[in-house]
Amino acid sequence: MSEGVACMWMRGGTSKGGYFLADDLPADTKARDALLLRIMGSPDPRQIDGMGGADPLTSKVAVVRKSERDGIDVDYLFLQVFVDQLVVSDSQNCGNILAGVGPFAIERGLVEAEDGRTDVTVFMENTGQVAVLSVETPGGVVRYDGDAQIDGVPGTAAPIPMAFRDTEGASCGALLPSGKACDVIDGIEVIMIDNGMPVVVLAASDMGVTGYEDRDTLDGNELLKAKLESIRLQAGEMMNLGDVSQKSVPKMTLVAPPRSGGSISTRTFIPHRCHASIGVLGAVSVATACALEGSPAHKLAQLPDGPNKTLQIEHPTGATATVLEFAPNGSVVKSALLRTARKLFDGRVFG
Ligand code: NQM
Repeated sequence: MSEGVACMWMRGGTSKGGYFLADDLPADTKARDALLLRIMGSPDPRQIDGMGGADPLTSKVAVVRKSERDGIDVDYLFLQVFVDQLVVSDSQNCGNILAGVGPFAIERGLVEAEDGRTDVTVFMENTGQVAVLSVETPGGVVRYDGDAQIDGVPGTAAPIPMAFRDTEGASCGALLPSGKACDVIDGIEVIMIDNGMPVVVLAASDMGVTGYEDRDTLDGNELLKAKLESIRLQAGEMMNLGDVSQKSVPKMTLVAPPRSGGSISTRTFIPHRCHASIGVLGAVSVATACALEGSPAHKLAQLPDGPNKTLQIEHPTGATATVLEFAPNGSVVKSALLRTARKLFDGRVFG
């Protein structure tokens, strides 16, 4: 594609990537993925020949189209472009990149902006879930600057509240695909859970670490990573995800008692590198695991009182506040989080 492809580069939450209109990309999946690998500069640990930032969190793509579904504004497909493998995966969703989908859809004219705030209802194609984003649009124009701060991003920006519903079992078919809040794999107690993101949650202390180490220390711990991968490959089968050796799910979250007044401390592998913070739907799944009696997360969590709970999920760069709304039977019916986004570049990118 020597003439390039129309693209907007955005920070969405604590991630960054390219946002494309579906019609601007090749319809053929193989051709599309080959183009995206070229654009990102993959496979290469430094992604020196492309736009990717040599980190899974900055090697992401949103493909957006106007929706034909009732009550939905846009359809969003998330693609993870692997940094050092020839892989483009649609096996997971991304709630951080989702934050930029609202502003992008308005900027590209897929959604008509109102004066003040514009709600954008998004169908997330990867998992078939719906999210509602509220974007500030004074005078019908997207506003990016503002006072909202999210941990993991310096400075402040306009708030983008995001609400999710019916996220249980989106990828695995059930909130607890094994039917239990606690299973044992390789002698370690785990909870395998999917409340929007398939995650295996386990106590850091059971894996020989504190769970308070920084990202680089954990990334350098080859023994820990080998033990996590052994558990992950077995959990993938048990979570109805099949052979996950080439997939970016399930994520692996090590938990420890909270240290900064939050509900739980986390270190998440996504799945082979430690996350700088925690994913959005990842945080929803971990928060839900904390609320489930008998799970390894519940044993370590400090839960707030009250029927609907705001859990502060501590991570390496702060905490992510996750609001869970429960039905009378104890299941989570709705979750919400605050994100921000920033438009960085709008133009043509070359593959
Ligand atoms: O869990 C990274 C991120 C994510 C995913 C990852 C995410 C989510 O922080 O919804 O946002 O887990 O690969 O961007």
